[in-house]
Amino acid sequence: ISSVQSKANKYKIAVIPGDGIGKEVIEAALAVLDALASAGGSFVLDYEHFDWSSERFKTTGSYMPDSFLDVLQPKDAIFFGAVGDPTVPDHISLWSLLLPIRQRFQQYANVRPIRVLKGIKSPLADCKPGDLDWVIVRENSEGEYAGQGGRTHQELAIFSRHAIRRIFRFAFEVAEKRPRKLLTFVTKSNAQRSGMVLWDEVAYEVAKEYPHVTMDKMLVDAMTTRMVLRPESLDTIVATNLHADILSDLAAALAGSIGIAPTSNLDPTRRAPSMFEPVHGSAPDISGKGIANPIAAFWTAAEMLDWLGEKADAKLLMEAIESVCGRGILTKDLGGSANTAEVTDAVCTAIKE
Ligand code: GGG
Repeated sequence: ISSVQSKANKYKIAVIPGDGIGKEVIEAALAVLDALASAGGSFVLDYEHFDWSSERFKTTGSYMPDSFLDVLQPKDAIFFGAVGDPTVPDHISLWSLLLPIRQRFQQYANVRPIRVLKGIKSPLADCKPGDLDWVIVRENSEGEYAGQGGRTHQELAIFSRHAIRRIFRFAFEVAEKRPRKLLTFVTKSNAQRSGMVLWDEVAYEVAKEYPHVTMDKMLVDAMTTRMVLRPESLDTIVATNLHADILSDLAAALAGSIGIAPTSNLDPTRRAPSMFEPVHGSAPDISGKGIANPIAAFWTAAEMLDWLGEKADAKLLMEAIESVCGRGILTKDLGGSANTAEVTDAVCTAIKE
């Protein structure tokens, strides 16, 4: 064992399960990561668990300590569950935990890959395997989530040339590495005549640096219909903080369920730790019942391993997930009858096969 461990790459991971089903799916994902590590994985994860959550807020008055940046900075990654509690206004919970981490660490690229996994049925009637295989790149540092303004001085969206340029460069680089080399940028510059016009302007400027990528432009409203009616015409998508948040929920539903979709909040400069979380929230309606779909957390764990450089293990985990889905071991949101523990056990077994 010691010779295996001495060859393994060690990573310090901050685990923040948060609220509701976040706690259930993160526990399930840690079991799957343990199975992967003990099945010959080339990594060792050194976890530190944090109780930062709505429960903590209700007992101590804060979601996390003021020193959260110093506490998290030495970590290689942050593995996050969900935030949201029926007794706390959503803007308080979101702005007390998730958004400060994303913004203060400048995790400016929120990456949401989505595709129809083996064994999962898209609600789109004629959707063949491979027709829906997208990466949504969400600007994660400003835009409609800038947190500026207020009720007397209207809520402001902030778009800076610097942040637009860096998210477009990131999105072009994602698109360039994918076979179709196609980037669709989403806008609403017909109605939002300041920030969104700058967004378009910078898109065309950055496009000149990537002559091998084909770029097209879609108004966000028309984009929703294109996603439903012509999913095969899309590949990599870049959009603002709010637009991409909405479009990625639609994308997840079209790929079967919000219960499968992963997110990476990346600081591409790697100066700060990046944060990995399922797209879904805390789902208080099903929390505590043991029926949450853990696939989003598993896929998120695979994205985290990939970012850490453990590409072979990330691939193995995705194969195990698809083998389990392919055998019809699915939770209720996907039309199955398995619970969280059954899906988790099946993925752990598939890893060892
Ligand atoms: N697992 C992510 C989570 O808890 N999300 C809650 C949420 O409302 N997020 C909004 C956002 O990502 O902008």
